[in-house]
Amino acid sequence: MVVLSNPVLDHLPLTKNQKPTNSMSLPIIDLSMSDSNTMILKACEEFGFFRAINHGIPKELISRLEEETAKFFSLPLSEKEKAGPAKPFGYGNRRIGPNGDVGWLEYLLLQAHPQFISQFSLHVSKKTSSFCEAINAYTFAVRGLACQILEQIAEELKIEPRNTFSQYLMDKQSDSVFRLNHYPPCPALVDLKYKLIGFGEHTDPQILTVLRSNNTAGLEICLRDGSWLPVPPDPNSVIVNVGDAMQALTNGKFRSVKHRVVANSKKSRLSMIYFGAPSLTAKVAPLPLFLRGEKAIYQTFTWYEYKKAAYASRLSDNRLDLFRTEEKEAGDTA
Ligand code: GA4
Repeated sequence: MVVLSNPVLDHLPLTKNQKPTNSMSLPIIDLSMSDSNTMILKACEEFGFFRAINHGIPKELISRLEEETAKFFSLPLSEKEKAGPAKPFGYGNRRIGPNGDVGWLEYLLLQAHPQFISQFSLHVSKKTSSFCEAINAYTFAVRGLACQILEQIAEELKIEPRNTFSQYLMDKQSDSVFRLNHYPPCPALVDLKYKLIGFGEHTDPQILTVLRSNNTAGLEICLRDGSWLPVPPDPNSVIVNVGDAMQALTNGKFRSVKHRVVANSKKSRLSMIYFGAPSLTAKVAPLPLFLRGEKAIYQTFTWYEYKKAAYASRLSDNRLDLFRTEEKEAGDTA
């Protein structure tokens, strides 16, 4: 247990500031290239993560949302708190989820649903309507990108219909969420042997996640050997990752991988993250294609059941293991 004399950092999780031991880097996929289907499939199976360039989300939408987000987080706390406390939706500060997890960040968590986003504007000041418009425009575009990637995957796997995965996100009742995170700089970190955790290690429960951040580093991905790979920032690309529901749909062929965010001592990190999910009543089960000659390693569950289990868990817990068909064998890291 590390004890710090700085009261600002009290009760926040820390991790040793070790030099990366692994020389691996994140796959970079140019979505405008004809081989991108194959590359996406490979990255989802081997890595669970990739960086997408030429992703097609208009720059203006991104910069408009980034400006509005920065404006929102610079409001006085009392104004921001009008949109909270996040239970789970709305403005949140340091507390993550309902079970005692904390991090060095403030955030807005919203249902990625235009109706919900405009209702959210009623709770905060009238000045935020342009903010809601920017969120709506961006979430519409990023959902399009997520669906395109899911359709490329279906095409590469020769799964019919092509919208086998994307239909979950296009469903009017889809439980997709959108998150805006602000990790303030933490000057107290300079010279410390420890890094402050902005958002603790976890896997994403949903099908597919699309993350875009400003030019500040922080994201780290857990590699198979347990080491952490820092992901350099690049505001022109997006990071795409497989979620637990996709790991279940593919019977473990795609990997939902743990990741975390560490705080920066000098710069603010702003990220906008879309989590594409099924509707609460949708059933999630390994698809027949992945069961040829293989047993289903996950039970069939509704998204409601999975979400309920997720909100009963701590951030770093392995939620998917609760839905395995048989006891996990030692060393099995599917
Ligand atoms: C992790 C991914 C998304 O940010 C999120 C998070 C959610 C929350 O912040 O409310 C959870 C977390 C996330 C997984 C376990 C539960 C739920 C906090 C928590 C302890 C919005 C999501 O869907 O799951």
